[in-house]
Amino acid sequence: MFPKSQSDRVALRFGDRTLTHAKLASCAGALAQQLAGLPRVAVWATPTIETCVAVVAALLAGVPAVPLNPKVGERELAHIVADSAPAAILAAPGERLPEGLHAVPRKDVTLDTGSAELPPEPGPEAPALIVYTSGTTGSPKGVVLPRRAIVSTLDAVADAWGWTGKDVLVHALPLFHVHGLILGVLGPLRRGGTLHHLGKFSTELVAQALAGDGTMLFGVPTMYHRIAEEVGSTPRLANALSWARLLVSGSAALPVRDHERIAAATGQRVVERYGMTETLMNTSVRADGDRKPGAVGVPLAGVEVRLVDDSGAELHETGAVGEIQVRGPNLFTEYLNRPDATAEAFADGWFRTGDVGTRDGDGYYRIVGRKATDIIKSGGYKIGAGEIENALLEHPAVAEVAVTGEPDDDLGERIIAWVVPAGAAPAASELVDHVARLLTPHKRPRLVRFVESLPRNDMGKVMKRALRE
Ligand code: MLC
Ligand code: AMP
Repeated sequence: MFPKSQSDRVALRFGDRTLTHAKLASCAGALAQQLAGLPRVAVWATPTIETCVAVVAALLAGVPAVPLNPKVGERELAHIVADSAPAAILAAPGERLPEGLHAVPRKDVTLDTGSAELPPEPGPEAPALIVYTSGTTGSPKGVVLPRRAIVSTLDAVADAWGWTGKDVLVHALPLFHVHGLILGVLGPLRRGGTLHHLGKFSTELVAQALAGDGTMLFGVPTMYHRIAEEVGSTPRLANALSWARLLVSGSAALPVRDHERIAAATGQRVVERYGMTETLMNTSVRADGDRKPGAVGVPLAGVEVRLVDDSGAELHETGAVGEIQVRGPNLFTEYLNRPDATAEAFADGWFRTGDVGTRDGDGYYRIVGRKATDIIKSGGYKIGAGEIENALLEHPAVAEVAVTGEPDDDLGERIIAWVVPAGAAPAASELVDHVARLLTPHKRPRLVRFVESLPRNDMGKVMKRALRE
């Protein structure tokens, strides 16, 4: 999966700390030896070098790894631990782990080196990572990603973006999702290049890194929106962005207005790519192609994309609107322990993304919506309305609740909770904190609206569209 490298080129830079490719190979190899044979491990995915070493070690050992959000709440953690049954939790030394992990044996990730005899590399179908993602209802599902999906997606985006070992990728993405971990960590390592992780996103740190040796920037639209807000009046930021080789946005739609503001101030057109936890990367605007704002580009090498209508019939006409379905080596194998959900996700071997899109005359795809109203994308995170509703219903002051997404300039969508209180209305902040504590802070409602009743149809189902109007 990674070239065996003795290179003294920096592989990972997190703040002042760096690790060369040779040192990474040595310390991940030493850790891999200790992991070999375990059925599965979890990784406490803080934005640190240790998280990268832990994931690389698991990959070298052929042990599937489950990256965990270090802000995960108690209910969500309990679900992931019960579902994935990790044999160990890998964490940076000194990192305090929540009670929900106390029963899992802990292994500290040190940067000790050693000459490691590694087990033979597992086959292409062997599970490499299990990444949890939200659906419309219920708890998040574990997406089992085989080695071939990771390798094929990384090589396909390298082809589309002209990504080489000379690139220094800059980003501030979390390391427990596809974007930050697979593209953002494993991508530079597979190319033999460098990741410069900023720890926490700020336009100031982006400007500094790109004014240094950074060549590429990855971000979610919220980050590019914050850049767009400042770039017109901050020459330092505009200059740094103009020097970059490539700016890539993904995980949600980047509004055309933000594309245009960045292009006007920097002369750079952000490249958009379209992906998903289950499919890794599907389409992208090519670095050497026509950079049309608002389009997610053309299918990546090896990936087939089609549009279908509600009856499942394929749509061929330019401009027709239908569900996007994909097929190719980039796809996941299954949802962990969920054969029902896995079967439902496919139609004749094609993965049903649930995204609604169109294809232009030149083969570029555009995403125009989503089939499920109960999926919310906020800050680039996918969030299911149902899981937040379930969490809020556990609060004694909540009688009924409905959760919706509302357009938000910064987050793309913001989470709104419509609450019928049981008696006197509680403080909104109490409900917000309740969700942050049970699930995770990014799933907390940004606004709580107390109402007397929820609009329901004859079947008793809440009519969420009526709430939004
Ligand atoms: C606020 N906070 C609380 C809280 N209120 N904590 C507990 N309880 C409460 N009530 C804390 C937060 O934890 C956070 O802490 C801080 O306050 C700010 O929170 P925020 O407002 O949510 O963060 P913000 O700065 O707005 O984050 C914006 C963002 C973030 C863009 C940086 O949304 C982000 O990193 N998004 C990336 C999502 C992503 O990677 N998606 C890819 C999925 S893969 P602190 O300590 O952090 O400041 C995928 C496939 C593909 O989609 O195609 O890529
Ligand atoms: P996740 O399940 O978190 O991996 O989120 C995947 C979803 O993010 C996709 O199904 C899309 O809805 C959305 N997405 C990813 N990239 C883009 C993009 N460039 N434009 C619009 N939506 C996107």
